[in-house]
Amino acid sequence: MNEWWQNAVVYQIYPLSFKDSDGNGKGDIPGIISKLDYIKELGADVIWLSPVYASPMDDNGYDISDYRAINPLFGTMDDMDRLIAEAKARGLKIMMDLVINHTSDEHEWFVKSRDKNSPYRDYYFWREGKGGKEPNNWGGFFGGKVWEKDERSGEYYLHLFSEKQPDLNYKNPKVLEEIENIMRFWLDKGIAGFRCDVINIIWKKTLQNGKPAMALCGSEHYLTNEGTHNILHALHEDVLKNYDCFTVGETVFVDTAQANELTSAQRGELSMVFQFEQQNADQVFVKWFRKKFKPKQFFETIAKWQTEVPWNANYLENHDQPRSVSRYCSDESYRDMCAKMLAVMLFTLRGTPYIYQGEELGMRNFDFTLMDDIRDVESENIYALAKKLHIPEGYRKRMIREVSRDNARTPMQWNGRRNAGFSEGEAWIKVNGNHTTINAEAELSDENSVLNFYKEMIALRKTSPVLREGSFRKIHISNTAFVYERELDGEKLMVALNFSGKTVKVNVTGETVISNYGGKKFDGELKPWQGVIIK
Ligand code: ISL
Repeated sequence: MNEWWQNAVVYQIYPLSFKDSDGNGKGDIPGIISKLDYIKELGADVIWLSPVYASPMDDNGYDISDYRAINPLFGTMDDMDRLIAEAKARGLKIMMDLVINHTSDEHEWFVKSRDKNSPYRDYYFWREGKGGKEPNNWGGFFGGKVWEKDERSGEYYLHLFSEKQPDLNYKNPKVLEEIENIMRFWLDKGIAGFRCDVINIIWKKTLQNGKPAMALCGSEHYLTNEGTHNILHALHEDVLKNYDCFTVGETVFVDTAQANELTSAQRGELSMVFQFEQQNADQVFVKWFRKKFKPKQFFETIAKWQTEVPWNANYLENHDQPRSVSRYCSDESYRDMCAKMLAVMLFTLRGTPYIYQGEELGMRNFDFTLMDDIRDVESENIYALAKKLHIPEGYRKRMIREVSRDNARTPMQWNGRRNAGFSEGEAWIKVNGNHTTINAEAELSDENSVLNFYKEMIALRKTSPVLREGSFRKIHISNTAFVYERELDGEKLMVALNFSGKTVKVNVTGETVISNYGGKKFDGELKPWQGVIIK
């Protein structure tokens, strides 16, 4: 039998871009509360809230300066308590983002740690330089260096992300204790669990030089090691197991064997993980040098994870990834069909499905024209680095256009009017021009919209034990088609997907349970971007 969180559908909110209630152009918690009915009607059960904690917003809240306070931009602790209560009243649960690999450099611990004699010094990695240079040769996630020199002590601190995100040192047991108390603080407020940010990089085994590599030099010293397992086990034993909650780990560069270790019930660490291997179908290790999307590789990867990992966290989008319709379907005229076909996949894979705000509308990538429209710290860093490397401007811009995290961060499109109904003021990032046609209001009243198809898919999943609990079996994979079977106690459903604008023949026929093209019978011919469930 499934656990409740295995039956749940999760909806991710990126608070800055969801709904602004006070006209300052930035989304906030009262805005979220005003849209709870929308989320409930969609059929979601859990809201994953990207960070709302106090933060200077260097990385939009993934740089936390106080884990027990709410960012005034988003509201107050009263607003947060109200959000949890209002959600509960509708049968919705809230999952928080737990960002504990690093804090903000404005967190009290870090501010104090700048003093060499402070007990907080050892909360972070402070090291002397080597021969006038940085302590080691590691490379950062946002491109560029990972060490920053502090004039006060003359020493450097480690930051795998921006220089305003210093890494915490888990070799200091005090750090673990602090984090555990923070987790209890939130769980006691009634939240349903945590999405654990870059959780498989928290243990730095050594700070020795890394082997020179294309990217992420030094990562062999911190990716998914025994130290991480020990910390996760401690969090589970000391805190998580005492609550009715679940966790999803954001685990970069894990393989299926590692995922199984991280989620094994015997070990007691995480409930499930987000894998990144599926992204490799169109991104090489250095995601900025994007390849053409290869559906076959994408299907093989998904099928491998479905087969080898008992329970997956299935997703196509989040606040770091381009929009799925833009990424997987290049033809604008098939946007609707493509978004619906992707929904067929998302809700028929084995695992917990995660929807990212706007995905249910089929929102597309950011239509920016100028680099000045870009807000993301990662995009800015990479653009500057590429310029330094003399990469031509046209190519640089293309990199940003295709891969930038801002693609997913434009405001949620609520209606076709000013600012897409997101804000009365000036939005912090441009609203996509296509909001006049792609928006929640229009889609709610259109029977055939992407949004209504999402509702149908979620409702189907809710009433179908085989979709929630059944096994997964790969049936057929080609350069365009993906066919698989779900089975439970002899009951079988077949899913067939076409990732192309051409008609494709597959070797299955039968009665249609649901299809983005409608119809009662499936004769084995997939129409362009068709997604179909067959009985
Ligand atoms: O964007 C990425 C993958 O396409 C990564 O480089 C990303 O930064 C990485 O997956 C970690 O992401 C998480 O931690 C970051 C934060 O900026 C991201 O928004 C968050 O999801 C640092 O906290």
